[in-house]
Amino acid sequence: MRIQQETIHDFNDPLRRSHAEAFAYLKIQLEDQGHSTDSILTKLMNFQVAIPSWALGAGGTRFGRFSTGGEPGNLDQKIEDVGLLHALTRSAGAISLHIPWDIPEDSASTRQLAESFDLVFDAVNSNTFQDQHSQALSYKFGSLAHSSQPERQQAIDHNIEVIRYGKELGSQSITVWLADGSSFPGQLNFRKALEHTRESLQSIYQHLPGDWKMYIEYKPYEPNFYSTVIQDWGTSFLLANACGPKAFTLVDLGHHLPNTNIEQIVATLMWQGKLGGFHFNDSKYGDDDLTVGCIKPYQLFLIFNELVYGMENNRSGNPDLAWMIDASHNLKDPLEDLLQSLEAIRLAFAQAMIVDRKALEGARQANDVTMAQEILQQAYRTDVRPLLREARLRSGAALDPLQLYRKLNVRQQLINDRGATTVATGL
Ligand code: PSV
Ligand code: MN
Repeated sequence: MRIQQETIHDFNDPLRRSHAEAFAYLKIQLEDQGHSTDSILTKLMNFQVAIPSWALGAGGTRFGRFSTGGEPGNLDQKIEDVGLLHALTRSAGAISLHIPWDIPEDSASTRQLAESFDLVFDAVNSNTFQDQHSQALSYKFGSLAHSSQPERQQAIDHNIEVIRYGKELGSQSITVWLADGSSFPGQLNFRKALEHTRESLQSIYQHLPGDWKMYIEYKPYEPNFYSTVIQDWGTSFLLANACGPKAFTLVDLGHHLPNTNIEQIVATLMWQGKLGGFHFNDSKYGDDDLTVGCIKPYQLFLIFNELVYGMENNRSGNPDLAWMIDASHNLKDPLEDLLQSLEAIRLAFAQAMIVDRKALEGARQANDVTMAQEILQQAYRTDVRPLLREARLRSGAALDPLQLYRKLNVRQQLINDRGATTVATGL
């Protein structure tokens, strides 16, 4: 299914007048505070977030899945789904693939299909947390950190293969997440496991094309419950440094123990020029993979506050960041869920751009704690939705993507085309 430009235009028409009024009001407010709405809008229009191929079906639980119907049954259909999101929002211009869930049969035609939706391929992800039918050795006791060399080599070879697929598709980065760890005290020699991981990552790094990046994701627990080899940002940072200048830490918002100060991690990594990118999601307890911003929108804003500061004060030469969603669950229509996540990410970004940074630094210098908090909350409590709508209008997207999605009955059309029981690959 493809959404035509005319459909979007016709949908927007009756909404234009009230949007114009709301936007004009916000524009005056922001310009009085010294912001250039045009420059904020340009940044918003350029801001693209990659959609993970594994979030297009119902998932996110190990206790059974309830299909939403019309789930994409193959890679082409996944690309079509991301194409729908991009047509509605013009802000989801990339797809992130997981190998071997998404092996392209014919890379040239897969690439062409993506191009026809104006999509590029973001990071490719390797998978050594599951055994595949065809593989010789098992990852039950680890992959890149495995105590025995042949298993490690198999996992290294898999990552090299993922890079090859990525090259064919025009991707320029690989994300490595390891489930390696232990569930029982005594099971693992921590130090050897780390040493093996470092060596394995270094071997993969040697196969990284010159213009590629490697992102190393961390996670404190799950599927292992006693120790995880790459458990936190510090371990990832250490490994990225051991690999070289093209290796970076990737922050998945769900991969922290409760109440971790993620914004501080972001500031530290950017200061070191080693922040690679994000997997956005939200959580209450653990790696819940819930819709971005549904539980802790203020935390998301505080993270973006550090990101915007880091991007504006980039003395360490931190490269452009990879923005990706990594959320999926069992209850909502996955496409509606992703529309909500996209909106939450952009809201936080827009709010962070309107923080009065000069005044904030002044308050900090003066140790005016009250005012520092006021300045942040002034931005956070501003309704910036008209900015997001204006950015969409200017880039040819729907003023209200979710409303148009429902109006077009997209899910029903997908069910009609693909059937009610298709199940997309993923967890
Ligand atoms: C692991 O929990 C993770 O966050 C990694 O990014 C994986 O690639 C993804 O989820 C798999 O669902
Ligand atoms: Mn992730």
